[in-house]
Amino acid sequence: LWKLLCTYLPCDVLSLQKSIVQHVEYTLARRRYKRDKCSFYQATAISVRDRLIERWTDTQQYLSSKDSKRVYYLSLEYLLGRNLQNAMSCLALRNRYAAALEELGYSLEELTEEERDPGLGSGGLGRLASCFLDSLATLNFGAWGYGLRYKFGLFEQRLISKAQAEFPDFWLKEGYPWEVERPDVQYLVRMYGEVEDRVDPETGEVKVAWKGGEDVLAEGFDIPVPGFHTLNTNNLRLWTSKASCEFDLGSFNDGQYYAAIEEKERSEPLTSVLYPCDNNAPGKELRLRQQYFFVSATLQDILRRYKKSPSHGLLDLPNKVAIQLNETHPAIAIPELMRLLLDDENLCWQDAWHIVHNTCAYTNHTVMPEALEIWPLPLVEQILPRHLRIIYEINHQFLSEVRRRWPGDPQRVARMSIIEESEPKMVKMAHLAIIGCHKVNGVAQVHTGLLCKSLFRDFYEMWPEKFVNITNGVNHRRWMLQANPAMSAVISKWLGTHDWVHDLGRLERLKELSSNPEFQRDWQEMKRYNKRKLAEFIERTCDVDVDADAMFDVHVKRIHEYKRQFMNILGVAYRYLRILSLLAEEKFDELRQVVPKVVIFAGKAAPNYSVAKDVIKLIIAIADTINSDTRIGGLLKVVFIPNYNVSVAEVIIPGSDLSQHISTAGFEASGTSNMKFCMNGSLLLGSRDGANLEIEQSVGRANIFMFGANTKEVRTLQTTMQYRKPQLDGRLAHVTQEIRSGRFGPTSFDSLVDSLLPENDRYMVGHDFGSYLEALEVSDAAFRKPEEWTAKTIVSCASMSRFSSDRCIREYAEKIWNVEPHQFRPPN
Ligand code: 26V
Repeated sequence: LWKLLCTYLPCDVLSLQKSIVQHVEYTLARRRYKRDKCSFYQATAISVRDRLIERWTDTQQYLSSKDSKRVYYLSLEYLLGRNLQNAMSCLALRNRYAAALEELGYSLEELTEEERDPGLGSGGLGRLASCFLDSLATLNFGAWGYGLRYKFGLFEQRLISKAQAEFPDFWLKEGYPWEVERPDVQYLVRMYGEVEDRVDPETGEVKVAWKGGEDVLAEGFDIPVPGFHTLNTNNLRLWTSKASCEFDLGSFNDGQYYAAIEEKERSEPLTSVLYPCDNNAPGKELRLRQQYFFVSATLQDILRRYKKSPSHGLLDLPNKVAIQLNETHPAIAIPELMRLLLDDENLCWQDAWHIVHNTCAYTNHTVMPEALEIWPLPLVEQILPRHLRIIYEINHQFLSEVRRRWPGDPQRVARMSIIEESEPKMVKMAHLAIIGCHKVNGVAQVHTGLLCKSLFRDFYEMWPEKFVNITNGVNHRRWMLQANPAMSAVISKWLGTHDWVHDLGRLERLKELSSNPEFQRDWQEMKRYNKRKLAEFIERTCDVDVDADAMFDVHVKRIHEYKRQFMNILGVAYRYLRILSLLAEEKFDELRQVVPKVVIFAGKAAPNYSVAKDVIKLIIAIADTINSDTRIGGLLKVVFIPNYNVSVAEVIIPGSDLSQHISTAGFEASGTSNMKFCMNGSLLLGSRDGANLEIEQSVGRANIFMFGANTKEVRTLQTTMQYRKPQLDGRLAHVTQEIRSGRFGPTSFDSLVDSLLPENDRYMVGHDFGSYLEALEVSDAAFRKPEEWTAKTIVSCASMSRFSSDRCIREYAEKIWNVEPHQFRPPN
């Protein structure tokens, strides 16, 4: 009987149909005859989830029995995207579910659209974390993600009165069928209170006690993370804050019943909202409390699981557990793990430090000064008095070592200290993370180089072996197989196999075919099909009619000055004015040479970032002028697609011809959408920054359009700029003059335009504008030769194996975590 009960759920079409209909009736308690997409989506999701759960519990059981080392990825952000199709393909049940649904009167595609994106992240960092979870599961690592279950995800962006407006994203409105609540997984997290030194009467040792304060309850919600065509199924555990229900009996008896409840309910808002700034640290008390709440619940959970195994002594922790800190957002884990080991487990400092240092590692994702987290010391003291004491001790021991190595160098000591001696004093989280971790990694070669040469130079000099580069990667199964089924079919047809889905290196073989006319025809048809779909999407969301034969030139990412959407729209305005002057001068031969283009923007601006919001306004103003100018015919259209998120990206990326990644060199740590675009047969127009440089090496110089100053030039220019006032490029001067004069609507965008003055131009728009326009011209010329263009897109796509998150995860496993994949097989 036991064996019978242990078999996996049946997966033939009829069984899938039964399970869906049963979930409509018994889980959702809706009439199975009443047809509505939402219920059928949810029931299908739960039916898939059932099949994940059995693999999930088996995996966890197996890992415990083998006592394998586990990886924990700590991230305050995830951008999971939709789950339904991903989970079905992982289980190899996509076709069967599609058939099952077809007979029930639904298409898988329409049900897919019912799923809402959980927007639990703000940009590349959160999406990277999600790609990593997928690759970890697929490559058979026992790895859990930990995060926060924000009640409101990243705001919904709508365009109202030609500007961004923010609306709350209550993604849980219809419930989230992929999660499982764990009321049995709860921890208390304390904040505030005071510390007291106590002398142990027996040993005479001084112990620090943390007393008083407020407790908040953390409860876990689990989301299964399936691997592709493997049984290995990992977990993403997200914490929600709850009122701790242990009532203060005193107030209860005083007749303060309601006051007591109210007091307890105050803890709810802790996980209410995700901070929407990207590359800009908010410095808010609530944010620090979120970070600590997250870290404390996570570490308590990890230690509890670890201690369940009777053979485990705490000193062995680094051999059984690897903790990866995604940015400094969870860096308070360093003193928190120390606290748990010192105060709760009674270890001595040396042992505790050995464990923390060898277990934790830190990934840096930005060098932008405003994104580096520093907390006012009085705030840390107020919320986490015990942690501040530990930080002092870490700093004290560390600085003694610095003084030993560099005697008579007090400046170095001051530079490296965790505490900045400002008014008020500040705690530098990056320093804490570097000191507390055994490895620190950057996310692209040029970025890691900058960490070692400038931002963390002192630390690199002290511990060169601590610093490693691991260039980012993306999950090609989501970004090719799932987002672009048409391209996947062409690739598999011409390779005669699907093996590239497991090993992206297999795409290399496409290079030989890049000029084959029949292959090219399939490839072009595929691109046109994706462009038509994108055109329909644009029609629906922007009410603009675009021609799928035009070049689709795409710039999608968070709106930020350093990402230079401003430079792009200035280039668009220049193109428009040029077309008009060719018309006026009746230069018809030259007009025929103009490549018809649709310029596509999308991305969110942080709600309090007014420059970024002005850039959106300018894009919309210029778009309106151009789109309504009938003189230019179909030669140029501009759209701003609202509410960019993972599922919108899945439509835009496959439909693009050219994509722009034009950050000022030295500012974009890596970029990851650049990789996704290349994988989807779109050519890059890029600055010499982040992963663009490595992509250039892989695809070859002829297949990418690079321009602008490199990091070194930017640095020199920025230091000399104050003395030299270069002339604005004539074309740029013309465009800005037109903007100021009201050519693009009544607003003159003075402050934006003033930011181009050499003394204000921190992001070198003025400097790079000329070479940017030239790169655009080169890309136009290439687009005019369809066969050559197609060959370039095929070669770039075929060159992307380095940029799969599979490669990236293998590097983390080897260089940082020291873990190996496991060999879990199904129970017989
Ligand atoms: C993000 C946030 C988000 C919420 C509130 C506070 C705060 C403070 C700082 C940051 C910066 C995070 C850095 C970041 O997002 N870096 C991006 O990471 C990507 C993945 O490695 C990389 O591709 C991008 O180039 C980099 O900008």
